[in-house]
Amino acid sequence: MSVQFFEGVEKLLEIWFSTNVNNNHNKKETSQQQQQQQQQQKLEIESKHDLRIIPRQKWESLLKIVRCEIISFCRNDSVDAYVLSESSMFVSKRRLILKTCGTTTPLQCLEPLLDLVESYTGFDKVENLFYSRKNYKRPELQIAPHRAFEEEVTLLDTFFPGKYLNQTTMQAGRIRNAKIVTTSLISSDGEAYCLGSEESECWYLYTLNREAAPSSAPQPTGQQESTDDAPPTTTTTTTMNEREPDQTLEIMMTQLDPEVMSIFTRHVCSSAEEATRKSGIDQLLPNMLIDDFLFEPCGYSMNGVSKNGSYMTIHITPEPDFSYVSFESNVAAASYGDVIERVLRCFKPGKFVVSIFANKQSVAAEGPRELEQSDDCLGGLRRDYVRDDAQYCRFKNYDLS
Ligand code: PUT
Repeated sequence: MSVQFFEGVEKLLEIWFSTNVNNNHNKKETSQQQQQQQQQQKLEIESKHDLRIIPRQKWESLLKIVRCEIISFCRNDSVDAYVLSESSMFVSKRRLILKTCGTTTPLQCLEPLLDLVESYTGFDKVENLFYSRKNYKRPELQIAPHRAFEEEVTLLDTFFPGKYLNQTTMQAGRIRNAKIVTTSLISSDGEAYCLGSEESECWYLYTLNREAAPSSAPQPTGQQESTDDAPPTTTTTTTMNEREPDQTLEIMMTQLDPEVMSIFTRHVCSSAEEATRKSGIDQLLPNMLIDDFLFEPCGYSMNGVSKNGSYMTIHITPEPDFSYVSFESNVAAASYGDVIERVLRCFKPGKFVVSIFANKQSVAAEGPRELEQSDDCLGGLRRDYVRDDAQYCRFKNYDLS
């Protein structure tokens, strides 16, 4: 009997929102009392800026466009975590993570998503965006715009247009570190990268790579002249907690150990909890509240959330012909060697791709450099694997390996 193919590789979209606020006040004449009132107003408005106030039914409608649905939910004070029929969604105050596998179409929901977010939360600015994925095993089965990275980039560029380029720059192409591809006449705030080799294993990234505004004072982005009857309007970009530490570790594994994979079938385990315990997933990161799901006849997803605001998520396609496991977490660590080693010992992949993002404020700030420069991050497993490739990128706010 032939087993129907399933694409485990996920499309991963992470968006950080903020606001462009119009403050109508006369700068020259602002008294101390007025300043206090303005400060108070600002605090009140900011308390409404929270993605978690968007009703579940609105998320459900949005996810229909993506071609998936919510199958489980858990939350804590920091994050709402949804297990989806195809992977996961995490919603926190101003960060959305949408991770979807199979033939889902997350970029098709971008426009309604931005509208939904603005109408409920007042967030009218995408402060940063990361769209990434590994190369698919069967790209020809995907639905537009996900059949090729160039197509995905062309769509993303329409949301983040920049200045017109001259002919010479245009011919330099859009995707860096890779085959040169020209997708558009218009330059963009976004930048497209391919790490690794498109001929074998690679990982694509689109990010806005914008400069973070200083944390203390909002950055003026536009000012009108003052007249007697019309007070000047100062447009400021409010970026709440723009300097908060942030880091993400992702491990994408293929050619997994069949015995380990058998745990994630209904044949071997009768519940998700059993699979979580038997595999050792519950021991990977401490203090996580786990919401897990075991599919019929096989396949597994879990979200973990911890009180300090960090999350983890694991998705497993166990079929031997196209086995795939992904691990992702924003847990903060000065070095990720131990976590990576635990994950590899748990799933025993034949091959894997690791990515680490960290900003300067993160305790993991040195993580990307360390990953690129040494095999120590594999701990006791460093002799069991051969590294094919390593690339390091410095963006404006993040380092990446
Ligand atoms: N998946 C992108 C992660 C970026 C840093 N949080």
